[in-house]
Amino acid sequence: MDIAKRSKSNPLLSPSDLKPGIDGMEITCLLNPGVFRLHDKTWLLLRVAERPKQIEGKISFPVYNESGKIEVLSFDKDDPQLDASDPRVIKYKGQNYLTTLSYLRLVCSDDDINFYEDPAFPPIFGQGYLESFGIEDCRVATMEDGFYLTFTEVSPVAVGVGLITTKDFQHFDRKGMIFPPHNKDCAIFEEKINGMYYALHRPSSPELGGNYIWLAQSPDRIHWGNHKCVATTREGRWDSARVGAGGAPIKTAEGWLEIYHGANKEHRYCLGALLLDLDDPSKVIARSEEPIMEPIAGYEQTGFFGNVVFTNGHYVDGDIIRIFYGASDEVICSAEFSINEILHSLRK
Ligand code: MAN
Repeated sequence: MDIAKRSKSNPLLSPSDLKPGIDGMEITCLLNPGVFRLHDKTWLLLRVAERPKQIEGKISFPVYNESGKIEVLSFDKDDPQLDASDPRVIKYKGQNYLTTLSYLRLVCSDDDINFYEDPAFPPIFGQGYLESFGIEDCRVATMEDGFYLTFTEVSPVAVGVGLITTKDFQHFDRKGMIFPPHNKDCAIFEEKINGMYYALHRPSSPELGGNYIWLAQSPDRIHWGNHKCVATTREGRWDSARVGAGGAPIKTAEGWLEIYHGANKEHRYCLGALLLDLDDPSKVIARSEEPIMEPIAGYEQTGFFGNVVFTNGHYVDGDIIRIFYGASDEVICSAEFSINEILHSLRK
């Protein structure tokens, strides 16, 4: 059952609301923001996906070349070597490329509805070979000693998880890839448990296993080990093809509550909840049978890639979780959940 209370102002942000960040490009999509509170404002670390204006019969997209400069690659749409059946990814002569280049960009708001940019806060662009196809879907863990940003690094050789730390979102410390390929959807727990740090992550093991949510442990948030699988896909259900963590797990009296995404074979993305043991988060106490949110609004069903609700950021205010989410891989929206209502749905 869909128990999300969508904002009446949805969508909050669309591609035309911002100016492109890369010379000569257009903004194609705004997606899946990381979320944090700072200076009494709500901040979204948007994933902005850009490409050049498309010309008839061609597919053109930017990448970073070896010297870190933007270069546009272009393929003929009718080239028999090209597979362009997915609007997000294309395959040419056995190599996969993304159809857009993503980077991260900050906007803030005093009312959670109207978001604006502050020029003092620079965007975060991909840097180096492992980010040459861009960086995506950043989770922001708000921790005692600063903000921990985990995001997808995409390049010709890998999809993996990168880490950046910052105290002020003006100076950044790039720590490199912390979860090697194929991995994404990494959400760090915002406090230690029995002296150790924990994170959810999503390795893919296509030959044996699948796209499952795993838990890892770390003494320092750089080096991760003691990996355990906490949630697999479920055949024939709404989360049959892939599952992945959303934003940072939320501490409740009953356990760590994680809102996760699940997609089926038709690439329909819904949200569900996982409840993990407070003391040992590798123990799953409960999991949603049915989604707590499904793509049912028009802007969630139609867009760059339709039938998608995808969240990787929220903040908590008492019983309320306010999530920000990407709808149809094109626009940014928000919705509220009651923690009690989610916990109640897990008891059934
Ligand atoms: C993947 C990621 C997300 C995206 C969904 C739906 O999980 O690339 O960024 O929102 O697919 O396309």
